[in-house]
Amino acid sequence: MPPPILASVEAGVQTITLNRPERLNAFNPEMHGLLRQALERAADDDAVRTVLLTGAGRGFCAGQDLSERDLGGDAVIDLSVTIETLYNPLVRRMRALPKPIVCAVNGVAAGAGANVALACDLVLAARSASFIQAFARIGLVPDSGGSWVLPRLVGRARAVGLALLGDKLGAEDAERWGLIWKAVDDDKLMAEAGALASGLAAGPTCAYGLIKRALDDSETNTLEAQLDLERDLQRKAGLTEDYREGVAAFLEKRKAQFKGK
Ligand code: T3D
Repeated sequence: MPPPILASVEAGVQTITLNRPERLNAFNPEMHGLLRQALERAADDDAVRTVLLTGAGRGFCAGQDLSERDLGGDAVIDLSVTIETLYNPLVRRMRALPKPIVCAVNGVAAGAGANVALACDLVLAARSASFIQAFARIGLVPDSGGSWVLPRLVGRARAVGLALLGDKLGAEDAERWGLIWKAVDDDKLMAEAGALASGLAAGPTCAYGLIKRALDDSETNTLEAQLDLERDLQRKAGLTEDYREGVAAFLEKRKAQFKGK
């Protein structure tokens, strides 16, 4: 069997491909484990300055592999265990990663698959791709951060509609609603996502990490607390080599050569 996650690093971009195309890249424990490993590498390895996440085949990810949830007979399963041990750590790892994550949604993103895509920083989707909060269709509630991120991205009215109805939202509507960054032509998706990831990999990595933190913390901070945080983060950013290079390049009227340090 081919590995359920493919990962490689080139020119600062770690490309991670969900690779169970026959199941629309639905999650099983092995895929969770390998994805986690790849993201730990992204966190620890200075050679990785941006992550590009995508799926193999015609889907991005169909969420939990439901064939592992055959509840024949009177079997009872405590789903909080997989949420606590697999999905929640995954989303926490992604949000806390101090490097940008670009997502190239190549096809349907359903259930936890949709919300893992939305946990990325810049989400591009092929025009033929779609997002489905499939949970209520099978009697579940949005997980992997969906109930948190949806109302913040699209507002409560649309979040309620998506979560209760479980309807398919096409990529162009997802862009129009503010759920994702951009819908792009199918045949241009990987080139455009790759160019975006490469550009970010040549950028000021520390500043990007601090920007992610500032935006995430703003969700719960007061303005007062956020102003304090901005002061502290700006202090850190101002101590980086990349800041010195950015200012020097501006003054010398040349393109900055950021090293991610
Ligand atoms: O359980 C826990 O640990 C709790 C955590 C839950 C997190 C969750 O993600 S819950 C939500 C789980 N996901 C879903 O409910 C989505 C199920 N899939 C679908 O509704 C549809 O497949 C799609 C709308 C995503 C795509 O439809 P379509 O018509 O394009 O494709 P298809 O024919 O349904 O699927 C193609 C194959 O992939 C098919 O296999 P086959 O018949 O060719 O052998 C199908 O069974 C398989 N597949 C698709 N999704 C899953 C799956 N197999 C296992 N698990 C899946 N989630």
